[in-house]
Amino acid sequence: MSLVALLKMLGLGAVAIVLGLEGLDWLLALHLWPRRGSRQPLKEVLFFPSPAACVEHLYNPLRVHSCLCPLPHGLNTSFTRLLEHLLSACVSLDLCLFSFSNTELSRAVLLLHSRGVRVRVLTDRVYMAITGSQIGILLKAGICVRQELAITMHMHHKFALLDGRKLITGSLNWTMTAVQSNKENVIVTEEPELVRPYEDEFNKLWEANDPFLYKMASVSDPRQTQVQKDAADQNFDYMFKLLIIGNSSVGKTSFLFRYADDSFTSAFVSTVGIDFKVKTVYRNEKRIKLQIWDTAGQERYRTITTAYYRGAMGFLLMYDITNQESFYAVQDWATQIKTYSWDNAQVILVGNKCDLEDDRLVATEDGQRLANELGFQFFEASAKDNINVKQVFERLVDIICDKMNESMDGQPSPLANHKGPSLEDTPTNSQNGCSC
Ligand SMILES: Nc1nc2c(ncn2[C@@H]2O[C@H](COP(=O)(O)OP(=O)(O)OP(=O)(O)O)[C@@H](O)[C@H]2O)c(=O)[nH]1
Ligand SMILES: [Mg+2]
Ligand SMILES: [Zn+2]
Repeated sequence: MSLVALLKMLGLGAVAIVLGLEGLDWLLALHLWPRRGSRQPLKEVLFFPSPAACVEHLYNPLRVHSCLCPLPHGLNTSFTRLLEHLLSACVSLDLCLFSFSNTELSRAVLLLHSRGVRVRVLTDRVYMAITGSQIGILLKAGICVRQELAITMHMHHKFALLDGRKLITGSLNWTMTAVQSNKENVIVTEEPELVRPYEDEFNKLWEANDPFLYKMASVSDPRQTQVQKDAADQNFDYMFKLLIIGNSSVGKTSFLFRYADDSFTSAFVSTVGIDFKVKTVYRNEKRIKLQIWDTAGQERYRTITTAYYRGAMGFLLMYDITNQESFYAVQDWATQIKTYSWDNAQVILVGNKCDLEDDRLVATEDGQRLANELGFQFFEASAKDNINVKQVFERLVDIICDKMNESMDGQPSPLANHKGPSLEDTPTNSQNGCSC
């Protein structure tokens, strides 16, 4: 072959290669490869009910073929899509929900938490306590949960924010029924203009429902400004977190209202979850702010209420002198204190309703004997007739102060901080080191 022919061939070959590569590039750019910068934000709509299907492969991708459960496998349903989106969170998950009883969604949230994703849950005050609610389980795992504290308002929001950029929202409640039997819808989007307002709303609600700053009275109540001031006032030497516990209807709420507001009502409105009031007292020229938590006595709220025991310095363990059962339960409550609070917590046993002498079923001596056995101080009292209410709180403050002085004589105590105790001992919603 002549040199000219060879050069021609090489030239033609080079042109062919260049054209081929360009064509390939064009193909990839236009048809196969999404162009940089032109990627559309995610928009997906899911409708429910979702057919029942196994979701195990989302947790264990390698075991997709070995799962023996009776559900159909390999189905792509609206629920599996929802779970896939949820499990895609890497940094943070903010949930704002009315009700949360779906165990599969709860499993996903717990998994994210265990992977180190920062999970925050805002939920409805009443619904967090219903049977089947997953909130107690999340709390136990150390997830930060806040409840809508406004008594007159329900948390009806239903949205999830993932990594601050993906929004899942719609009519769907996070319940089994909603997923399996209701006509519901969910939108999943990464459209920043839609995501941002939800993020703002979440942060606003998160702050507003910080239990420490919660204002208890209604806006129209003239006493509110004082309560509000008391709650937010940082000018104190010490802060004591106290809890009132005991069976339902023994008079815990009445006792607190008598002490904090000097009021009493004979109507019984059983407490839902937990609430607190603030009162400032003076002891040895020190200003002591009492943060007094009133817990629900009903068994179904137990997981929530025990989460608040941590960091409590004092307990009023209350029974009703006209109710034997409430007295028999004292031992159990004492065990709860031992299990969930710290060792130095001081306890006063209170036999309430001593105004009802004619209906008395628990003798004073029995109360005193039990208190001695348990190592607690003992009072009989009446929220109704205002007997020993102030005295009980004063005694509790005194014995906490004594304990503090004792520990100051030895090692410096975390409570004896003259700048005011740190907020480490103020309420968090969990037992396991959540620092929200
Ligand atoms: N006679 C009398 N009745 C009282 C006294 N304290 C409370 N009561 C009444 O007992 C009932 C229950 O009182 P609450 O204070 O709501 O009981 P609780 O312990 O907070 O109950 P839960 O919130 O369900 O745990 C109400 O009807 C009160 O009016 C008291 O000292 N004497
Ligand atoms: Mg109550
Ligand atoms: Zn399966």
